[in-house]
Amino acid sequence: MATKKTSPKKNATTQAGPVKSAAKKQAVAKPAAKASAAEKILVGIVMGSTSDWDVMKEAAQVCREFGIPYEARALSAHRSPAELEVWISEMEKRGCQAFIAGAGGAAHLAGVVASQTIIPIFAVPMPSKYMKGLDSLLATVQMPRGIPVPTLAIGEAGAANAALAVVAMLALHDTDLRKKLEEFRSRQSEKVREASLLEFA
Ligand code: AIR
Repeated sequence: MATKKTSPKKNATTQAGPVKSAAKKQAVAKPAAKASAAEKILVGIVMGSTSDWDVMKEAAQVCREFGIPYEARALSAHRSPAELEVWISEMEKRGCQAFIAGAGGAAHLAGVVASQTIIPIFAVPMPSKYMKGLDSLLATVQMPRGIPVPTLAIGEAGAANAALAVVAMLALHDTDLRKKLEEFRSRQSEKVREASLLEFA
């Protein structure tokens, strides 16, 4: 974990390796850190606004659970396109293997990231105030042929599943990760087997 309070990037949070729980809490509660350029980051999580973090932190949580180094940033395809472009190329240099992008409304972020890199990207449509995320979903998923943006469900489940899809992809070439993912699935099945329906009067 590399948290530098002096970092000028106020909306970045990074987990570059196993961290102690107090430091973990700080990374989420006070997202103000960026790993040094030397640190390898496997997953880039990006969202159109800090207001998306509550949903997108579900993706970061999964990465943390599986011990996958990630960096999360709030960067908008519309409001800060130049910074977004710079960040994508920084992430490429740091060994990023997958991006996860979430945006709401006229949600072009994932498509714009996909247009600038051949690293796989998974998209998460954000719930929105007036259209409940249907606008975000359609803006994200209806990509032109040639620039694919695999799109997950709207909201928290989509964010967690985007990270799980990345885990599955990385696990193809990482036996430890594959074992962790299989264990995760077994625990999940066990919970369903153990669950019972409540009695009714
Ligand atoms: N957004 C930001 N730039 C482009 C888009 N589409 C999205 C954000 C967020 C929504 O606009 O991803 O879901 C509202 O952002 P804010 O900052 O007004 O809360």
